[in-house]
Amino acid sequence: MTSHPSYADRFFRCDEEAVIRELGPERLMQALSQMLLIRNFERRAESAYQHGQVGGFFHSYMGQEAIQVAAWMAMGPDNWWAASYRCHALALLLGATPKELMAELYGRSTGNAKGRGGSMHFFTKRLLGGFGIVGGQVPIATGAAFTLKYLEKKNEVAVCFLGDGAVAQGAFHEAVNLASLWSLPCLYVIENNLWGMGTAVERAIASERLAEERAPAYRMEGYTFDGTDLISCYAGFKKVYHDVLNTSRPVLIEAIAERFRGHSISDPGQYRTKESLKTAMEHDPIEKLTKLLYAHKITDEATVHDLDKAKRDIVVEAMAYAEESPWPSPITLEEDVYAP
Ligand SMILES: Cc1ncc(C[n+]2csc(CCOP(=O)(O)OP(=O)(O)O)c2C)c(N)n1
Repeated sequence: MTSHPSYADRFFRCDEEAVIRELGPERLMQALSQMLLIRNFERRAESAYQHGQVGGFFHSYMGQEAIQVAAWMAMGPDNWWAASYRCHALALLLGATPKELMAELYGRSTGNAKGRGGSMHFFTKRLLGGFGIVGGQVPIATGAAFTLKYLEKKNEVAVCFLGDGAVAQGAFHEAVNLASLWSLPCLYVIENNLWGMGTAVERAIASERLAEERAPAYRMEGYTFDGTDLISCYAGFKKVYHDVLNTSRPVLIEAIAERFRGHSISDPGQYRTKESLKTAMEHDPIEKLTKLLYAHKITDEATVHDLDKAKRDIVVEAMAYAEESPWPSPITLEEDVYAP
């Protein structure tokens, strides 16, 4: 629950009015538009799954939208990005179309990975992939940061999203240690959604502040963001991004936002009470942003309603496209298989 005072007192703070002025109405509406696209994509894809159209795993990003939208807005797409299996939002932000992503979920040949990867393995030109092994993306993103340094590309960084459960992985420590030792331009963003499958974070991880307590051990800076608040996340990412560009030092960030759904679609979430879920949903990042935009007279309810509907239409169209798309031919089964 992001309302819990023990979280609120650790959040990165910004001058909200100054950030609103800096972003301006157009970019604020762009942020809302992306968040609504992600929410609608997740909601419809979930219903397609429940109707038997989608197979395999499916991990929803609902509740966490402000984090990756803010990171994308603060840093722009032209960096190297890596994510866990919870990768639908990042793929949308980095240019994959709703049609190709939906077709991938449906297992069709027009899909993002020709129907071979499914929900956990989206990619784009700049997204190195969603990874099914917990923490698997951390060494990959660190390698991307190493490449940037090796090639002396000083205008790009690597951004690695991982879950709270991944910080207990050996690969996390090995990668972060080397990133610090070699001064690699990497932002490690721990998305603390309070749960690793059905295990509460405090029952799995020895630190209370996942980034701030661990960063000093690697001689890095550590920050905690309110992952339900687009404005402060944006300000935080922007500051950290410029720090990393200027110093080439890696940074650890914890962004806290409780997930709204079960770990995956097959998880009924019986380990949390209805009341605690309700409290989490009172911190809906989309509602928080819309309220702010109303208060600043940047938009109104009718406009947001229309925008939401427009996003829903895009996703419904993507579902029809997926349904009409052909299945992959079995003859192609051995294509694109890397066998050294
Ligand atoms: C190395 C490894 N161990 C265990 C699993 C099984 N597993 C899949 S997701 C998950 C929980 C990870 O939680 P977290 O890192 O907090 O990410 P979240 O799902 O909350 O985004 C586990 C244990 C796995 N995929 N890989």
